[in-house]
Amino acid sequence: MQTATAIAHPNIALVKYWGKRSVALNLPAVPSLSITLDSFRTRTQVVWGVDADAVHVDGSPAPAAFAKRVTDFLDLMSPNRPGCMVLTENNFPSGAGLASSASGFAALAVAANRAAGRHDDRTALSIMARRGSGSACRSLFGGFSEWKLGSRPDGSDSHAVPVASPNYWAVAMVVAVVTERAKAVGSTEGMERSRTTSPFYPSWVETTPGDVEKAREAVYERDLEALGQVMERSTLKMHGVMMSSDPPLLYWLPGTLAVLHEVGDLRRQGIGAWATMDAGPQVKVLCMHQDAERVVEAIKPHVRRIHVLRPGPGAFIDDEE
Ligand code: 2P0
Repeated sequence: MQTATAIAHPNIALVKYWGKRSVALNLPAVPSLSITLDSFRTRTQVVWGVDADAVHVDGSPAPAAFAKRVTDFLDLMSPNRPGCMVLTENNFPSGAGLASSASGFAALAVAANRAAGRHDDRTALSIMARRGSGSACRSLFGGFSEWKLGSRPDGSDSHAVPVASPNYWAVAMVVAVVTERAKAVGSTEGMERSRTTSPFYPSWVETTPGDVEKAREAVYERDLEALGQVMERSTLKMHGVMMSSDPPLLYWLPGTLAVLHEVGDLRRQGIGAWATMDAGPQVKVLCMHQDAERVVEAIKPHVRRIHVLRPGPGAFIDDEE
Protein backbone atom coordinates (compact mmCIF):
# COMPACT_ATOMS: atom_id res chain seq x y z
CA MET A 1 0.00 0.00 0.00
CA GLN A 2 1.39 3.42 -0.98
CA THR A 3 -0.01 6.89 -0.37
CA ALA A 4 0.62 10.21 -2.14
CA THR A 5 -1.01 13.63 -1.97
CA ALA A 6 -0.97 16.32 -4.66
CA ILE A 7 -2.18 19.89 -4.95
CA ALA A 8 -3.30 21.52 -8.21
CA HIS A 9 -4.77 24.90 -9.03
CA PRO A 10 -7.46 25.61 -11.61
CA ASN A 11 -6.61 27.52 -14.75
CA ILE A 12 -8.57 30.07 -16.76
CA ALA A 13 -8.22 29.97 -20.54
CA LEU A 14 -7.34 33.26 -22.23
CA VAL A 15 -7.81 31.65 -25.64
CA LYS A 16 -10.46 29.01 -25.19
CA TYR A 17 -10.77 25.28 -25.76
CA TRP A 18 -14.22 24.44 -27.15
CA GLY A 19 -14.71 21.40 -29.37
CA LYS A 20 -13.08 17.98 -29.67
CA ARG A 21 -11.62 16.13 -32.60
CA SER A 22 -11.82 12.93 -30.56
CA VAL A 23 -14.18 12.42 -27.65
CA ALA A 24 -12.69 8.99 -26.87
CA LEU A 25 -9.15 10.37 -26.43
CA ASN A 26 -10.24 13.85 -25.34
CA LEU A 27 -8.37 15.55 -28.16
CA PRO A 28 -9.16 19.21 -28.82
CA ALA A 29 -10.22 20.75 -32.12
CA VAL A 30 -8.26 23.91 -31.23
CA PRO A 31 -5.17 24.85 -29.23
CA SER A 32 -5.65 27.02 -26.13
CA LEU A 33 -3.66 29.22 -23.76
CA SER A 34 -4.33 29.78 -20.06
CA ILE A 35 -3.24 31.15 -16.71
CA THR A 36 -2.95 28.75 -13.78
CA LEU A 37 -4.21 30.54 -10.67
CA ASP A 38 -3.09 30.66 -7.05
CA SER A 39 -5.37 30.43 -3.95
CA PHE A 40 -8.10 28.18 -5.37
CA ARG A 41 -6.88 24.60 -5.12
CA THR A 42 -7.74 20.93 -5.13
CA ARG A 43 -5.90 18.63 -2.71
CA THR A 44 -6.11 14.94 -3.52
CA GLN A 45 -4.76 11.93 -1.64
CA VAL A 46 -4.53 8.54 -3.32
CA VAL A 47 -3.98 5.30 -1.40
CA TRP A 48 -2.85 2.66 -3.90
CA GLY A 49 -3.58 -0.95 -2.88
CA VAL A 50 -6.70 -1.24 -0.69
CA ASP A 51 -9.41 -3.94 -0.80
CA ALA A 52 -12.05 -1.94 -2.69
CA ASP A 53 -12.23 1.41 -4.50
CA ALA A 54 -13.57 4.33 -2.44
CA VAL A 55 -13.86 7.99 -3.46
CA HIS A 56 -14.55 10.79 -0.99
CA VAL A 57 -15.11 14.48 -1.76
CA ASP A 58 -14.80 17.07 0.98
CA GLY A 59 -15.06 14.37 3.67
CA SER A 60 -18.16 12.54 2.35
CA PRO A 61 -18.60 9.61 -0.05
CA ALA A 62 -18.65 11.01 -3.60
CA PRO A 63 -21.82 10.91 -5.74
CA ALA A 64 -21.79 7.78 -7.96
CA ALA A 65 -21.18 9.64 -11.24
CA PHE A 66 -18.22 11.53 -9.78
CA ALA A 67 -16.74 8.34 -8.26
CA LYS A 68 -17.07 6.55 -11.61
CA ARG A 69 -15.21 9.35 -13.42
CA VAL A 70 -12.38 9.01 -10.90
CA THR A 71 -12.15 5.20 -11.00
CA ASP A 72 -12.45 5.16 -14.83
CA PHE A 73 -9.50 7.55 -14.92
CA LEU A 74 -7.45 5.28 -12.64
CA ASP A 75 -8.33 2.28 -14.87
CA LEU A 76 -7.12 4.22 -17.90
CA MET A 77 -3.88 5.06 -16.13
CA SER A 78 -3.27 1.54 -14.91
CA PRO A 79 -5.60 -1.16 -16.29
CA ASN A 80 -4.46 -3.88 -13.83
CA ARG A 81 -4.41 -1.65 -10.81
CA PRO A 82 -5.33 -2.68 -7.25
CA GLY A 83 -8.18 -1.06 -5.30
CA CYS A 84 -7.62 2.63 -4.54
CA MET A 85 -8.91 5.12 -2.02
CA VAL A 86 -9.17 8.71 -3.29
CA LEU A 87 -9.80 11.58 -0.90
CA THR A 88 -10.22 14.93 -2.58
CA GLU A 89 -11.16 18.39 -1.38
CA ASN A 90 -11.64 21.76 -3.07
CA ASN A 91 -11.37 25.10 -1.31
CA PHE A 92 -13.72 26.67 -3.89
CA PRO A 93 -17.18 25.81 -5.33
CA SER A 94 -17.17 23.08 -8.00
CA GLY A 95 -19.27 22.87 -11.17
CA ALA A 96 -20.02 26.58 -11.45
CA GLY A 97 -17.63 27.57 -14.21
CA LEU A 98 -14.60 27.87 -11.96
CA ALA A 99 -12.63 25.03 -13.51
CA SER A 100 -12.81 22.45 -10.71
CA SER A 101 -12.33 19.59 -13.19
CA ALA A 102 -9.02 21.13 -14.32
CA SER A 103 -7.47 21.21 -10.86
CA GLY A 104 -9.24 17.96 -9.93
CA PHE A 105 -7.79 15.78 -12.69
CA ALA A 106 -4.37 17.47 -12.52
CA ALA A 107 -4.14 16.68 -8.79
CA LEU A 108 -5.46 13.14 -9.33
CA ALA A 109 -2.96 12.41 -12.13
CA VAL A 110 0.00 13.61 -10.03
CA ALA A 111 -1.07 11.87 -6.79
CA ALA A 112 -2.03 8.57 -8.47
CA ASN A 113 1.19 8.48 -10.47
CA ARG A 114 3.28 8.85 -7.34
CA ALA A 115 1.14 6.45 -5.27
CA ALA A 116 1.51 3.84 -8.05
CA GLY A 117 5.28 4.16 -7.73
CA ARG A 118 5.65 5.72 -11.19
CA HIS A 119 7.70 8.80 -12.00
CA ASP A 120 6.18 10.06 -15.25
CA ASP A 121 7.46 13.46 -16.39
CA ARG A 122 5.24 16.53 -16.57
CA THR A 123 4.49 16.05 -20.26
CA ALA A 124 3.27 12.49 -19.67
CA LEU A 125 1.24 13.70 -16.68
CA SER A 126 -0.27 16.49 -18.79
CA ILE A 127 -1.35 13.91 -21.39
CA MET A 128 -2.80 11.73 -18.65
CA ALA A 129 -4.67 14.62 -17.03
CA ARG A 130 -6.08 15.55 -20.47
CA ARG A 131 -7.76 12.15 -20.66
CA GLY A 132 -9.65 12.98 -17.45
CA SER A 133 -10.65 16.51 -18.47
CA GLY A 134 -9.17 18.45 -21.36
CA SER A 135 -8.42 21.67 -19.49
CA ALA A 136 -6.65 19.70 -16.71
CA CYS A 137 -3.61 19.23 -18.95
CA ARG A 138 -2.88 22.98 -18.57
CA SER A 139 -2.87 22.86 -14.73
CA LEU A 140 0.29 20.72 -14.77
CA PHE A 141 2.16 23.95 -15.48
CA GLY A 142 2.23 27.17 -13.50
CA GLY A 143 1.75 30.72 -14.79
CA PHE A 144 0.94 30.85 -18.50
CA SER A 145 0.67 27.59 -20.40
CA GLU A 146 -0.40 26.49 -23.85
CA TRP A 147 -2.21 23.28 -24.77
CA LYS A 148 -0.75 22.16 -28.08
CA LEU A 149 -3.28 20.89 -30.59
CA GLY A 150 -0.96 18.09 -31.75
CA SER A 151 -1.53 16.02 -34.85
CA ARG A 152 -0.86 12.39 -33.89
CA PRO A 153 -3.98 10.21 -33.86
CA ASP A 154 -3.05 8.71 -30.47
CA GLY A 155 -2.85 12.15 -28.81
CA SER A 156 0.76 11.73 -27.68
CA ASP A 157 1.61 15.28 -28.86
CA SER A 158 -1.50 16.98 -27.45
CA HIS A 159 -0.42 18.29 -24.06
CA ALA A 160 0.37 21.57 -22.34
CA VAL A 161 3.73 23.33 -22.47
CA PRO A 162 4.92 26.19 -20.27
CA VAL A 163 4.84 29.72 -21.77
CA ALA A 164 5.82 31.94 -18.81
CA SER A 165 6.31 31.33 -15.09
CA PRO A 166 3.90 32.65 -12.41
CA ASN A 167 6.14 35.57 -11.44
CA TYR A 168 6.87 36.63 -15.02
CA TRP A 169 4.10 39.23 -15.05
CA ALA A 170 2.11 40.84 -12.17
CA VAL A 171 -1.36 40.31 -13.63
CA ALA A 172 -4.52 39.39 -11.73
CA MET A 173 -7.75 37.58 -12.56
CA VAL A 174 -10.72 39.08 -10.78
CA VAL A 175 -13.29 36.28 -10.62
CA ALA A 176 -16.84 37.63 -10.43
CA VAL A 177 -19.29 34.97 -9.23
CA VAL A 178 -22.65 35.96 -10.71
CA THR A 179 -24.45 32.83 -9.45
CA GLU A 180 -23.42 29.78 -7.44
CA ARG A 181 -25.82 27.43 -9.22
CA ALA A 182 -24.06 24.48 -10.93
CA LYS A 183 -24.16 24.53 -14.73
CA ALA A 184 -26.95 22.68 -16.55
CA VAL A 185 -25.05 21.32 -19.57
CA GLY A 186 -21.65 19.65 -19.13
CA SER A 187 -18.68 20.61 -21.31
CA THR A 188 -18.39 17.40 -23.36
CA GLU A 189 -22.08 17.48 -24.28
CA GLY A 190 -21.98 21.21 -25.01
CA MET A 191 -18.89 20.93 -27.20
CA GLU A 192 -20.38 18.09 -29.23
CA ARG A 193 -23.58 20.05 -29.66
CA SER A 194 -21.63 23.02 -30.99
CA ARG A 195 -19.51 20.86 -33.29
CA THR A 196 -22.53 19.20 -34.85
CA THR A 197 -24.98 22.13 -35.02
CA SER A 198 -23.37 25.59 -34.89
CA PRO A 199 -22.89 27.21 -38.31
CA PHE A 200 -20.04 29.23 -36.77
CA TYR A 201 -18.07 26.19 -35.56
CA PRO A 202 -15.86 25.86 -38.68
CA SER A 203 -14.67 29.48 -38.41
CA TRP A 204 -14.05 29.01 -34.68
CA VAL A 205 -11.76 26.05 -35.45
CA GLU A 206 -10.07 27.93 -38.28
CA THR A 207 -9.34 31.18 -36.42
CA THR A 208 -8.39 29.99 -32.92
CA PRO A 209 -4.79 28.92 -33.75
CA GLY A 210 -4.09 32.52 -34.86
CA ASP A 211 -5.54 33.82 -31.59
CA VAL A 212 -3.21 31.54 -29.63
CA GLU A 213 -0.22 32.89 -31.60
CA LYS A 214 -1.24 36.47 -30.79
CA ALA A 215 -1.84 35.68 -27.13
CA ARG A 216 1.52 33.91 -26.77
CA GLU A 217 3.32 36.88 -28.34
CA ALA A 218 1.42 39.29 -26.07
CA VAL A 219 2.51 37.31 -23.00
CA TYR A 220 6.14 37.33 -24.14
CA GLU A 221 5.91 41.11 -24.71
CA ARG A 222 3.96 41.70 -21.49
CA ASP A 223 1.44 43.60 -23.64
CA LEU A 224 -1.78 43.57 -21.60
CA GLU A 225 -3.83 45.45 -24.19
CA ALA A 226 -2.95 42.98 -26.95
CA LEU A 227 -3.57 40.02 -24.64
CA GLY A 228 -6.84 41.48 -23.31
CA GLN A 229 -8.18 42.16 -26.81
CA VAL A 230 -7.46 38.69 -28.15
CA MET A 231 -8.78 37.15 -24.92
CA GLU A 232 -12.12 38.99 -25.09
CA ARG A 233 -12.49 38.17 -28.76
CA SER A 234 -11.89 34.46 -28.07
CA THR A 235 -14.55 34.47 -25.34
CA LEU A 236 -17.12 36.27 -27.46
CA LYS A 237 -16.41 34.02 -30.44
CA MET A 238 -16.82 30.94 -28.25
CA HIS A 239 -20.09 32.23 -26.82
CA GLY A 240 -21.24 33.04 -30.37
CA VAL A 241 -20.66 29.38 -31.21
CA MET A 242 -22.44 28.29 -28.02
CA MET A 243 -25.47 30.54 -28.60
CA SER A 244 -25.77 29.46 -32.23
CA SER A 245 -25.81 25.76 -31.27
CA ASP A 246 -29.08 23.87 -31.48
CA PRO A 247 -30.60 23.84 -28.92
CA PRO A 248 -28.73 27.00 -27.89
CA LEU A 249 -26.22 27.09 -25.04
CA LEU A 250 -27.02 30.38 -23.37
CA TYR A 251 -24.90 30.72 -20.24
CA TRP A 252 -25.32 34.46 -19.73
CA LEU A 253 -27.39 35.99 -16.93
CA PRO A 254 -28.26 39.68 -16.46
CA GLY A 255 -25.34 40.04 -14.02
CA THR A 256 -22.97 38.68 -16.67
CA LEU A 257 -23.89 41.41 -19.12
CA ALA A 258 -23.74 44.09 -16.42
CA VAL A 259 -20.16 43.09 -15.56
CA LEU A 260 -19.12 43.04 -19.24
CA HIS A 261 -20.38 46.61 -19.63
CA GLU A 262 -18.61 47.74 -16.44
CA VAL A 263 -15.36 46.33 -17.82
CA GLY A 264 -15.85 48.35 -21.03
CA ASP A 265 -16.51 51.47 -18.92
CA LEU A 266 -13.32 50.83 -16.91
CA ARG A 267 -11.32 50.81 -20.14
CA ARG A 268 -12.88 54.09 -21.20
CA GLN A 269 -11.65 55.49 -17.84
CA GLY A 270 -8.14 54.34 -18.66
CA ILE A 271 -8.00 51.12 -16.57
CA GLY A 272 -6.58 48.16 -18.48
CA ALA A 273 -9.26 45.51 -17.83
CA TRP A 274 -10.61 42.80 -20.17
CA ALA A 275 -13.20 40.10 -19.58
CA THR A 276 -13.33 36.37 -20.19
CA MET A 277 -15.98 33.72 -19.51
CA ASP A 278 -16.20 29.94 -19.61
CA ALA A 279 -19.12 27.52 -19.87
CA GLY A 280 -21.12 29.41 -17.29
CA PRO A 281 -22.32 32.88 -16.29
CA GLN A 282 -19.26 33.93 -14.24
CA VAL A 283 -16.99 36.67 -15.57
CA LYS A 284 -13.24 36.77 -15.00
CA VAL A 285 -11.48 40.08 -15.49
CA LEU A 286 -7.82 40.25 -16.48
CA CYS A 287 -5.95 43.33 -15.27
CA MET A 288 -2.67 44.36 -13.68
CA HIS A 289 -2.59 43.40 -10.01
CA GLN A 290 -2.34 47.03 -8.93
CA ASP A 291 -5.67 47.77 -10.71
CA ALA A 292 -7.58 44.85 -9.20
CA GLU A 293 -9.20 46.90 -6.42
CA ARG A 294 -10.60 49.41 -8.96
CA VAL A 295 -12.07 46.51 -10.92
CA VAL A 296 -13.58 45.01 -7.74
CA GLU A 297 -15.23 48.33 -6.81
CA ALA A 298 -16.76 48.70 -10.29
CA ILE A 299 -18.27 45.23 -10.59
CA LYS A 300 -19.22 44.64 -6.93
CA PRO A 301 -22.85 45.85 -7.25
CA HIS A 302 -23.62 43.19 -9.88
CA VAL A 303 -22.21 39.99 -8.37
CA ARG A 304 -22.52 37.68 -5.38
CA ARG A 305 -18.84 37.15 -4.62
CA ILE A 306 -15.49 38.33 -5.94
CA HIS A 307 -12.06 36.69 -5.72
CA VAL A 308 -8.83 38.32 -6.76
CA LEU A 309 -6.38 35.66 -7.94
CA ARG A 310 -2.86 35.77 -9.29
CA PRO A 311 -0.80 33.38 -11.42
CA GLY A 312 0.06 30.28 -9.40
CA PRO A 313 2.20 27.12 -9.62
CA GLY A 314 1.67 23.92 -11.59
CA ALA A 315 0.45 20.75 -9.88
CA PHE A 316 2.84 19.38 -7.27
CA ILE A 317 3.26 16.64 -4.68
CA ASP A 318 2.31 17.86 -1.21
CA ASP A 319 4.87 16.48 1.21
CA GLU A 320 3.30 18.05 4.30
CA GLU A 321 1.29 15.09 5.52
C1 2P0 B 1 -11.40 26.24 -21.43
N1 2P0 B 1 -13.62 25.16 -21.03
O1 2P0 B 1 -10.56 26.41 -22.32
C2 2P0 B 1 -12.82 25.97 -21.89
C3 2P0 B 1 -13.60 27.24 -22.08
C4 2P0 B 1 -14.94 25.69 -20.88
C5 2P0 B 1 -15.02 26.86 -21.78
O2 2P0 B 1 -12.08 23.60 -20.79
O3 2P0 B 1 -14.97 17.78 -21.71
O4 2P0 B 1 -14.02 20.43 -18.30
O5 2P0 B 1 -13.59 17.49 -19.64
O6 2P0 B 1 -12.49 18.06 -21.83
O7 2P0 B 1 -11.90 20.64 -19.66
C6 2P0 B 1 -14.09 23.13 -19.77
O8 2P0 B 1 -13.99 21.91 -20.31
O9 2P0 B 1 -13.96 19.68 -20.69
C7 2P0 B 1 -13.21 23.99 -20.57
P1 2P0 B 1 -13.73 18.17 -20.98
P2 2P0 B 1 -13.36 20.63 -19.61
O10 2P0 B 1 -11.11 26.32 -20.21
